[in-house]
Amino acid sequence: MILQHEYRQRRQRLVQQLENNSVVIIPAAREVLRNGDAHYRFRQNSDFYYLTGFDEPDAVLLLAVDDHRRFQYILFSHENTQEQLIWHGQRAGQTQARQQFLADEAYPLHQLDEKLPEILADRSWVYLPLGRPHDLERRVEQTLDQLKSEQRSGIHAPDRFIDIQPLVHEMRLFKSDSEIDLMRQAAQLSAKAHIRAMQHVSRLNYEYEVEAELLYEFSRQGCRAPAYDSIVAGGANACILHYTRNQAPLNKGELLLIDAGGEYHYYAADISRTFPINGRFNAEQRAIYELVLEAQLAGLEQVKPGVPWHRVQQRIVEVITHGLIELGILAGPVEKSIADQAYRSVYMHNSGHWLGLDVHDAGDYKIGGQWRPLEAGMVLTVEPGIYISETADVDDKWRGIGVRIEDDVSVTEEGHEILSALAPKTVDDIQAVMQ
Ligand SMILES: [Mn+2]
Repeated sequence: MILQHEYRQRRQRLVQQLENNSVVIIPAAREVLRNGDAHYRFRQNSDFYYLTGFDEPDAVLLLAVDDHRRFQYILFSHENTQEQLIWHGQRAGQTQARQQFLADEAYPLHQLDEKLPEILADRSWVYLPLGRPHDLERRVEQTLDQLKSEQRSGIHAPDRFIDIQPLVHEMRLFKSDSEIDLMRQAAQLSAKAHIRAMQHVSRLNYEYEVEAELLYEFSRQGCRAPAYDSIVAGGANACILHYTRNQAPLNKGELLLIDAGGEYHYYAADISRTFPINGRFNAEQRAIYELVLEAQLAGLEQVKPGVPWHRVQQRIVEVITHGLIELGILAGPVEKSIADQAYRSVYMHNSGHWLGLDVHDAGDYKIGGQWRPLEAGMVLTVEPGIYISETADVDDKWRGIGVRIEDDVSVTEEGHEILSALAPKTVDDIQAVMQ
């Protein structure tokens, strides 16, 4: 649970980085039509949510900063009408926007066009999300037109526009204790869903039945939606990296790769586990699995403050290349094989990504062209894999084996914490859970 006090601190910290005499404008997400007049499930824009904790569509956040970097938090949002109450239930409305969400000023949405010129007049800088097409851009432009036409009466229209996203994204990269708490809960409840899948797979016949077990376990624990479409990939389907069709029959004797995580209070978990559908690894499956696990543990070992982001991937590549040469899947020697990136035929992605409000979370990976060092408060995934397709140029016995092991890791002062540690990943632990 994140208290309103923390959202207010975030707004204060953001404003400290801005120019005096400026305005921040960030729109909430809108409802998106799915088909006909039915909408997709609403999901608030992550930047907007990060600064407000406000989860209604169409709202607009404004921070009006004066010459002394004092600011007013102004929130435009839906008002509570009788019609609204009957069809959709209670909205926060303007009273709650002030009392619960700590807005200094709150107005109904229909007053935006009227108020925007007042708020923008005589400001120098406007910070808003650029490169993300939104109705609001047009309204800001119209407001500027209007202000310029009033220049003769002494009004100055802002003339410097800056993308607000990099500033917010850099803040989002560093998680507070309360954010880590939510992410730990998201990872734990998602780990339980993976355990459930392992325990129920023996009586299931199709990938989508396994997906149903995951969704059941997410929902049952108060996690209303997955953080992304679940991947439930039997056998060679695991070699399709973004496989979400999840409709194939499950074949005993094959592996099942699940990449699934819940979204809990807006925070994502992202966990991958791979296990044998019949509960026992055969020799080839086990050899590949143990190699991916060794690579993942080697990658995890690197996660601590001061280690450059790319070092995790380098360690994974070293372990995978070494192991694949030992198994006779790649040709040696190791150094040449790494230099030639031979591993890319079976390990074609990176070690992971930032994790937070978005599953592929905000934040730069490089600063000034250099891979940035890990710092306490960052949360990332470590997710090596090996994917040997059915047409791969290797001994037949390896074909159709796809394995990924992915954990969610927070960087701590001392090293790291594996938030998703509850999900079993050694061969023995997996086989024990599946018995
Ligand atoms: Mn991931």
